[in-house]
Order: sequence, then C-alpha cells, then structure tokens
Amino acid sequence: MTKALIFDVDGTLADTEKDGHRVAFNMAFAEAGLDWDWDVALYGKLLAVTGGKERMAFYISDFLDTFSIPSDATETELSAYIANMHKRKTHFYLQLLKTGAIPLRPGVERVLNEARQAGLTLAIATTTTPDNVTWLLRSTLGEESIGWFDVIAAGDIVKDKKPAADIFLYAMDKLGLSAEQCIAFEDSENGFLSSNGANLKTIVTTNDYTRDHDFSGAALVLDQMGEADNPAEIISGTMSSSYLNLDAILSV
Ligand code: XBP
Ligand code: MG
Repeated sequence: MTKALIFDVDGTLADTEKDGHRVAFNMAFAEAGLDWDWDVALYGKLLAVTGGKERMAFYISDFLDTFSIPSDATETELSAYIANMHKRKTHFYLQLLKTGAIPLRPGVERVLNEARQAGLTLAIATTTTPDNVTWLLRSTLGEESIGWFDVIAAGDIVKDKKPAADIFLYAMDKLGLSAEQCIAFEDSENGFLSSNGANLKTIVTTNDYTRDHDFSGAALVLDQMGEADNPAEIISGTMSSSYLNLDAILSV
C-alpha cells in the first residue's frame, strides 16, 4: 500500500533548468571574468551530467580544448575552484528564486495538497543543493511548506548522484519505507534511472529538455501533471482523468 510520494525537484516540481540554473551559471561565469556562455542548446547537452559542480567539470573536460584557472582566482586547485564557482552560482540562483521568477509546474501544488489531505507522507530526492530546495518551496508555497516533507534528500548527501539510485535509497531509508510503499516523480532519464534503480514505481512529467528521453518502464509518462482546465498529455501509460490527481497516482 502506498504510504509516501517522493518528488524530484528540478524539472518536476518546477521548470528550473533553462531559465533558472542555466542563467545562474552564466551569472557566476561573468562575475568570474570567464567567457563561458551556456546557451539553451549547450546547457541541454550539459544536463547529461547531474550536479552543478560535476556539470562544470564535465564542461571543462569535454567542451573546452584547454582551461587554466585565472591567475586572480582565490583557488588554485581545480576542484576547489569549481566548488567556489558553484557557491556563487547558487547565490545567483537563490536570488532568482527569491524574486519569484520560478513558479511551480501546473498541478504540483494541487497534487501535494491532495496527498497531504489523504495522509500520505511527502519526501524529496534531488541532486540539487539543499538551499535551492528550501528556497523554491519558500518562494512558491511559503515557509511552512518546508515542513510538509518528512525527508528532503538533496545534493551531496549521497556520494553518487543520479542516475545512481543512492538519493532515492537514502530517502526511503530515512522514511523507513520500502520501494513498494512509495511512488517516485521524475522528469529526466537520469532521474528515472535513479528511481527505477531503487525499484520505485515512477510517474514522469517531461519538459522541453527531456521530452525525447527514454522512460521505458515508467508507470506513467505525462507532459505535465496538469489541471482540469489545462489537461495533461499522456505520453505512455494510462490515466482515467485528464490531469494527474491522487486517484490516478494511486492507480499506477
Ligand atoms: C537537477 C540537477 C541539479 C541542477 C543544478 O537535479 O542535476 O544539478 O541542475 O543544481 P534534480 P546544483 O533533477 O535531481 O532535482 O547546481 O545545485 O547541482
Ligand atoms: Mg529533475
């Protein structure tokens, strides 16, 4: 019997990547005097790697011919330099969140409230930085919404990030629940590989970056959770209603 819903954050709760994280990365690069510009298309390629620090290391190794740490940088060792840059990126991302620039996706608030009213436990399993989660919740649902989640498993709390199953296994361990008692919500192939690797039934809501990803084996794939006046498109699986509601979730 389902006792908990475990939500991914970026791309699932909110469409944060294209106009949020990507913009924040570019703001940090500009502040550091780097001529790096992650446009929408390039960022879509870089999203193959989860984790902002890992994504920057991926960019340096796979997309730059050469890279030398700028002489005026405070850090001389590459991982420390990347970590420092990531702190500044997170600073700029939180600024964007605090302006209310990034809303929740359609249906997310309604699904969270339906689940709460039905007595289900809520949790988060995300690769992003913990502050990014609390500030997304604070800026969209208010301070008390942070308390709606029994577990917020985020970022570096696990060694291996998505697509490894670690973050979902960690969340279930902290919940004290088995995979059979939980349903996961994801938006990307890396995320689905992670939740599926943890043997979790998974409901996927795609976005512009992940529409063509492989979600074979997902319980249900939609283009969004949707609302009565903004129906979801069913990409795979079956759903009796025109938008994702608790009945549909518990029927997968
Ligand atoms: C998505 C990610 C994160 C964000 C950037 O996480 O891979 O790395 O792109 O956030 P998820 P950070 O879909 O699991 O929520 O820079 O804080 O990593
Ligand atoms: Mg995601």
